[in-house]
Amino acid sequence: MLEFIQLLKQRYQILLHHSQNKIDPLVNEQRINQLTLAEAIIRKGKLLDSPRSLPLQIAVIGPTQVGKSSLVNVLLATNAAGVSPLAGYTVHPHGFCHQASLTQCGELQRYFGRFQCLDVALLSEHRYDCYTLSESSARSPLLPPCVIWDTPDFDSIDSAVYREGVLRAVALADVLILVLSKEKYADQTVWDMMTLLADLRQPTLICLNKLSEGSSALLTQSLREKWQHARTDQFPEVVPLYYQKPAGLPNWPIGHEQILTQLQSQLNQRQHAVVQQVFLQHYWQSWLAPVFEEHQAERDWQVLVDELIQHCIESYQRDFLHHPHYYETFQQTVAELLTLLEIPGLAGILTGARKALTWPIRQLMKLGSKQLHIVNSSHEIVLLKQIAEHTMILAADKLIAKAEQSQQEIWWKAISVRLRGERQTILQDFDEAAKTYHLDFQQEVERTAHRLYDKLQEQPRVLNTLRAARVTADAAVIAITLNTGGIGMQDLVIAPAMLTVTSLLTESAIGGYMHKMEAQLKQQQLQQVKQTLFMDSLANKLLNLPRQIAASNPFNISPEQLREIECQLTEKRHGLRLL
Ligand SMILES: Nc1nc2c(ncn2[C@@H]2O[C@H](COP(=O)(O)OP(=O)(O)OP(=O)(O)O)[C@@H](O)[C@H]2O)c(=O)[nH]1
Ligand SMILES: [Mg+2]
Repeated sequence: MLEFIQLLKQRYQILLHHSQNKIDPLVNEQRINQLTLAEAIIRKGKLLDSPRSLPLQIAVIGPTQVGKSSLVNVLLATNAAGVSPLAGYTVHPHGFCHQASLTQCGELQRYFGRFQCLDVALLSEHRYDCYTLSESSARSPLLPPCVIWDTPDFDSIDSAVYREGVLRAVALADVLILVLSKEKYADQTVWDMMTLLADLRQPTLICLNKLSEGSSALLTQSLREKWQHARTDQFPEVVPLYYQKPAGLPNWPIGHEQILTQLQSQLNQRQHAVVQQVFLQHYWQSWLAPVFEEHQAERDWQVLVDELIQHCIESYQRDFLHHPHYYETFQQTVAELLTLLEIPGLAGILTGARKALTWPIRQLMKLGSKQLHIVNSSHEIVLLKQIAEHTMILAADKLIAKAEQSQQEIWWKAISVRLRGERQTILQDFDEAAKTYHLDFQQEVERTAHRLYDKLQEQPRVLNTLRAARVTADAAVIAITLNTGGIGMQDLVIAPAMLTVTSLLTESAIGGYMHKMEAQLKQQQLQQVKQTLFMDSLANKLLNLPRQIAASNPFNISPEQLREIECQLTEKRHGLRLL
């Protein structure tokens, strides 16, 4: 899960600088923050799983210049945290071990991961993936043994660059201290942050700093309203802080010394697994919305390809199988039948021709180019080529329309470019496949011719009439001429003698059988063309295009990857029944 969240965040970060990004930059940034926090929450979970327990972690958070660092100094009774009137002064999380040792915090580096723990003196303003940890020698009556974290602000213009440090410290914290001032308590950034942190259910304390006499009650009331607007949990206790002129520090009010120790008692670390699950579930749909859109685009493409293939099938049926002038296969069957009949005067030629038509078809191809000649002169091949070309044009048009209408413009454009690049290869492969199919189908033609021949043997009268008709000899010559390359398939279909013989047969006693054979042949043809050409050759290549552009998809997370990770999202951890 951790790797997946990191990957998702990385994708959003790339998108932020992408000129064609359609996600609102504000939304994009919010999602990056949510994912950054999610990563930190998961890391915290791993930390809690480890057998070595850490001291209590307290994070002091708030907008810039509210006095976070000053408050840390007050709570620690030191001046170790850097204080300055310059906005955005603290830019690295700084942990102070109070009544705790650095060795007790050894596990923290594992939590911070790529963040490096550096000595304060080595921290650089230009490198934000660092934190610092130091021991505080003073013993403060205001704090239990703990690590208290001074954190950078989350509202200044530059804060986005060091936001991850804040969120790391926040997710690590068992207890939060939100510092606000009367200038800053109403800022939207404060309440956006408090909304984001709501699912973490951390015991929280609000310190209202830089107060002037008498303003506390009114501000607290206003704060309560803002809290209740942003969150559903109980409004936290508010500690009013007034300035202590001589020390230059806020003054911790008398009677509130035990407040942090009391907050510690509200802690329930065993809930972390639930917190993590709730947080991920809360944002999951919105984080993955663009991924779902990418998947939807692919599904839309599948539907589009299905429509194109349906269109191909309809064209093939209308313009070939059911077209009286172009359907040639059955005529060819009759031509084959004629070569099987012993027609007076043609015996010599027929024997030679029959040899050329001996099974298997592969062997026949070796013998010469006679069958190839049939393929090359076939109207079916010409038509299939036209259908494929037309499909490519249709597909290109539809892709342009999709790019204009869809949210996923980049995706559709990429498919469009890919299709243009692949067009020639797809058409060439289709042409090859069409020729192979046609050659293979000659076996069916011959098999049907043999069946008709066998049927004719059962009908001596029809057979004799056929043999006696002069036109049969003419048609047989045409059939042989076809097989020897003298004429093409188109000539065969319109040859009057062939037409006459065909009608002679269809009107004879085997007419019904002829029709049945023709219907069967058409059915087989349709099945084979549909499967081997339209599906295996054309559709598969078109459906493969999304694979080729996958790397350029902004998210490029496959449905399988997503399914696998979503299983983890609902899986039970620590034997708890989650969601
Ligand atoms: N008037 C007054 N000034 C204060 C008070 N607390 C802190 N300051 C001053 O406010 C300025 C900012 O204080 P910091 O503690 O550095 O504030 P911060 O929230 O850590 O600020 P960043 O690190 O920049 O986010 C300093 O000049 C402090 O001296 C206070 O209670 N009253
Ligand atoms: Mg500071």
